[in-house]
Amino acid sequence: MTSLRRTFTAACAAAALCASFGALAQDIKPRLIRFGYGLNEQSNQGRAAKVFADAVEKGSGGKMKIRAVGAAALGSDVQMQQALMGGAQEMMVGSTATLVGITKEMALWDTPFLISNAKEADILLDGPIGEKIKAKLQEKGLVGLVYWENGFRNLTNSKRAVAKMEDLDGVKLRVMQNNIYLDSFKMLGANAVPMAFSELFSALETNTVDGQENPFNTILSSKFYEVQKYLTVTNHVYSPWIVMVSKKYWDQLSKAEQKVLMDAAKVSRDFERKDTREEASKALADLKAKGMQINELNVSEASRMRNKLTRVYAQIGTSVGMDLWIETQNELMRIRGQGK
Ligand code: TK8
Repeated sequence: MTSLRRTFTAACAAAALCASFGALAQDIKPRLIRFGYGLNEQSNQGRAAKVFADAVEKGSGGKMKIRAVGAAALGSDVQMQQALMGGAQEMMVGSTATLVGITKEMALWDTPFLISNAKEADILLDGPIGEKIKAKLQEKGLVGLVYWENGFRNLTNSKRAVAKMEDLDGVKLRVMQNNIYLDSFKMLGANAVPMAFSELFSALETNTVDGQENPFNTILSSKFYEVQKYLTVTNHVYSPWIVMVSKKYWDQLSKAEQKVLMDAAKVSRDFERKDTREEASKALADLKAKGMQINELNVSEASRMRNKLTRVYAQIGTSVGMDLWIETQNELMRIRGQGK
């Protein structure tokens, strides 16, 4: 072969390779999906976000890629919800409590003492009631995929051990941006202030607020024990997280792509609940070891608080509608009857 011919062949081969690589690169260009969440990477939320990302990558053969962004770097729950509705962000996981302004039926999950254990939570959330509420998001531009467990919420503060309702007097307490939480804690005597979770650590650190309420897992992963001395085991409400997709984005996906996201969301849900429950069962000992002073409410104080909080039930019934409220009570009776 002449040297000219050799060069020519090599150039052809390279060109062919480049051309086919170009086509290939276009084919496998992953759909990049931003998935925002509020807690740290080192949290139950962060761990499950990673499981979700891996499951999407695997399920799509690498064609869809999740960029999970924690610590509210894409915005607070409320800001992300707006971004999803507007189509500026693809996915998120966050509290259902901040969705109540958008879909009033979400208020069901704010009911104090509604759910008393993990089994009830899973059946209610994954069953027809949870599905019905989730479906309501669609008309607002959101697609709910699955519920994750945030968990049973407990009270912390830097002022004093809360052993009775009166101990909450004058305690400036951060609550989620949700009227039921706001009214509930006002009813209990606290000076409740709504605030985004993303601002909470520094608000506690600078004593802008004295206390907050969140599950043990979050108190641990967000290092609230560094700025909160007292923890009262109240378990006042079971709170879910919800994994959502922007409807604008969802509608651009093929059925197969939607299925990849849904299947991965279910994988992440099962992982997340197991992981959260394991962590929660050990977290109290961890928090004690970190120096928190922990107390449980005695039975009569717990029921005093409970009675006070049940007054918000009427407000919730109105918000979610009486049919759904009654359906929920019946479903809980059915689940509880099964256990006997
Ligand atoms: C994290 C929040 C958090 C929630 C809260 O973004 O705001 O207190 O419990 O988990 O969604």
